Amino acid sequence: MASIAENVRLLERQQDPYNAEPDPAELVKEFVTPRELFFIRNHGGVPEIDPTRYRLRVEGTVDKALELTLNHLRSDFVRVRTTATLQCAGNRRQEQGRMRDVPGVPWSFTTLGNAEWGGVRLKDVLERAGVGEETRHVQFRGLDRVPEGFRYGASIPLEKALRPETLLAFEMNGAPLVPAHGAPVRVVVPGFIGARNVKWVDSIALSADESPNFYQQEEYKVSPPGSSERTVDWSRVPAIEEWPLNSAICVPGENQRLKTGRVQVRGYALGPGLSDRTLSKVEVSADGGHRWQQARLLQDSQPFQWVLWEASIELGPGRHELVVRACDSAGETQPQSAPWNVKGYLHNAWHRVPVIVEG
Ligand SMILES: Nc1nc2c(c(=O)[nH]1)N[C@H]1C(S)=C(S)[C@@H](COP(=O)(O)O)O[C@H]1N2
Ligand SMILES: [Mo]
Repeated sequence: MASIAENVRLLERQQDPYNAEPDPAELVKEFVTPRELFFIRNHGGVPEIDPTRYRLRVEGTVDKALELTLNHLRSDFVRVRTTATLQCAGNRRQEQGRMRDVPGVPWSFTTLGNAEWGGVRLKDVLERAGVGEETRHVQFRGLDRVPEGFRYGASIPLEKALRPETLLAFEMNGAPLVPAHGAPVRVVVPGFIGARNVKWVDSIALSADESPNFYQQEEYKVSPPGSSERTVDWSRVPAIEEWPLNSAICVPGENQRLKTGRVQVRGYALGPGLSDRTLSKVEVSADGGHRWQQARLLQDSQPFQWVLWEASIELGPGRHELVVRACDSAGETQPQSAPWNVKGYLHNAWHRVPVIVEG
């Protein structure tokens, strides 16, 4: 496990399994997140996989089951590249934890990264096997074992599996995937929470049903408002798929001391994980959300990709609360506050950063 942590510039949130996220100011320096700054979220250990013996099985409700080697996967299908943000459902969990205790890794607001993924379209592989008529879901299984002893798994609806952005990736930012991010092959499902982007995938099973795996059936669900760990019936709660509209202030840092005058505020914003939505604007407030000014977006907004933004704000001496909120192309905005849920997922309230300006 030590070898993962040696090659990264991340703040460790859990040692074993290794879970870590970058420093906020470092994260927003570049539109494409360098591999060393890309968060790592593991439920178990990183499996050791011999690439020459690796096989990917495509099975279940298919016309013909496939068993593909890495060479098959690399040479028998059209190679594609796509830039997409990957975000953990637990991003911003610390803010959920301030309302009421939540279990799980205490993630700050940098449990996301934007990478250029290279690989093949999942659709092309599924079509090679022949998608049976009864298929509704595509189930993935990883080669890693979680501490409870079973393998990690998840599924996505067939419709999303057939979309052009959904990949079986073996490259990240133009380099081969590293073990921590799922080498030799991982699933990339742009717009869907990180948990569905299964790493170290060795089995793809088409089915009429969702994956029976714990991570699909119980974990990665938002409990209904008012429920508690003891009262929630997870079998009645849908599995999270797309993430919601979100944004955060990464510079300045929380409780940072600043000089009076113009302050550069920087951060990220991410539209909801839908193919027909982009960001329309990002607004920043210096008075806790009474008056707003528009931030400058540093990229054109594309579906499934974050946008970095900056704003220059005049601040007088004293304590201030900087706030950000984003708005999407359908006119939706982030909520001022977001309800607590049992596992602390999908927090997307206005992000607030207190700062102190010296006179
Ligand atoms: N096999 C496997 N895939 C997995 C996980 C895992 O623990 N095992 N974690 C998931 C979760 S919860 C997230 S947020 C992303 C994180 O991907 P990354 O570590 O490459 O950033 O991987 C997902 N895929
Ligand atoms: Mo996650």
